[in-house]
Amino acid sequence: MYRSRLHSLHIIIILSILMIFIFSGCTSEKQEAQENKSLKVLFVPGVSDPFYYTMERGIRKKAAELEIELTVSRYPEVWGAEYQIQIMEEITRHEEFDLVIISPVDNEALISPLKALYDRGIEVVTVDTKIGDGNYSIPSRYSFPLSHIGTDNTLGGIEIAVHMAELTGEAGKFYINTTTKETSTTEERKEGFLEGISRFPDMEVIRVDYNDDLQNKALEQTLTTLQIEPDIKGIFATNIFSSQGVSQAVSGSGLSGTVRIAAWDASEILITALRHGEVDLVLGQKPAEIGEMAIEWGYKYLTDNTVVPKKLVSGFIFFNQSNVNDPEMAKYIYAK
Ligand code: T6T
Repeated sequence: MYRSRLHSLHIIIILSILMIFIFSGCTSEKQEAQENKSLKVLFVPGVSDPFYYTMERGIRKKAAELEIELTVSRYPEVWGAEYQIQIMEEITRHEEFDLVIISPVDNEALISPLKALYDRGIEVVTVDTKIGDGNYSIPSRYSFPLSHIGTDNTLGGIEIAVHMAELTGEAGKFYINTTTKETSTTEERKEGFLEGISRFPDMEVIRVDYNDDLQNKALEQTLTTLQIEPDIKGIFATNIFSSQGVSQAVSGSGLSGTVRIAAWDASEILITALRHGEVDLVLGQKPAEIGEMAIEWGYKYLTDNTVVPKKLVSGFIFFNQSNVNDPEMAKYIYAK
């Protein structure tokens, strides 16, 4: 009797050990499967322009290094929330992603479509432009993104005002040509410029135009402004299409060198214009670096639960007449 009880006890013990072994085997297999499953990331750019092409390069490079499965959405042809939301929803309707990297072109309109993705378990990182006021560290209806990564646009605007002061003897009337009121980046650039100009008592911004990120509109608006205000000393254009439109208008009117232009964004066209003296200053952002950072931090969070800073700032540099042909500066010119 005792022997047979001892025998069944042995069987129970052996079975339990086997169960533990089999179970732990399953768990580690499952963990391994999860680790081996490549992360799926979607990049949704703001619009078809060299700034975002360069950002895409950075994203592709880092994603390849980290063996991430990357999808780059169709580029919106026009700057506007409706186009971007439609493109994003088309892709995410039937496909799951671990992370969406996006430049929301409208700080309000993109909040709920992105929140819907977040509620489905998709993490969000905003690059370049933000949602809400971009402060994701205080709980709010738009604080769900993991992080915002981009340029310090206010600082850039302030520094441009100081350069403009140097170019124009710290006096005169100035004009700003920019994109839309809902675009966080260009609004911050404009505000920074206004703040910078306010430090110089004899400098005054007399007009601001919104061009909807359309080069032709920027061109037309600048021509009109030059007619109404013929004594304008300088123009600050807040991004690629604004700057290219402004530069066309000023050079087409034979006013290059008389009306100074500070251009934001180092597209090849603007760098060529600087070489030809049609533009006086170009601020170059670091879009590839922004893209690389977005992938890297997203990866760290998703694979290792690393705490991601809610705000990450990338730098900027200035091209001017004296450094534009320096070979060291070539790497800051945006891709085509
Ligand atoms: O200036 C960049 C970007 O930073 C901005 O948010 C929108 O315009 C650009 O893409 C340049 O055209």
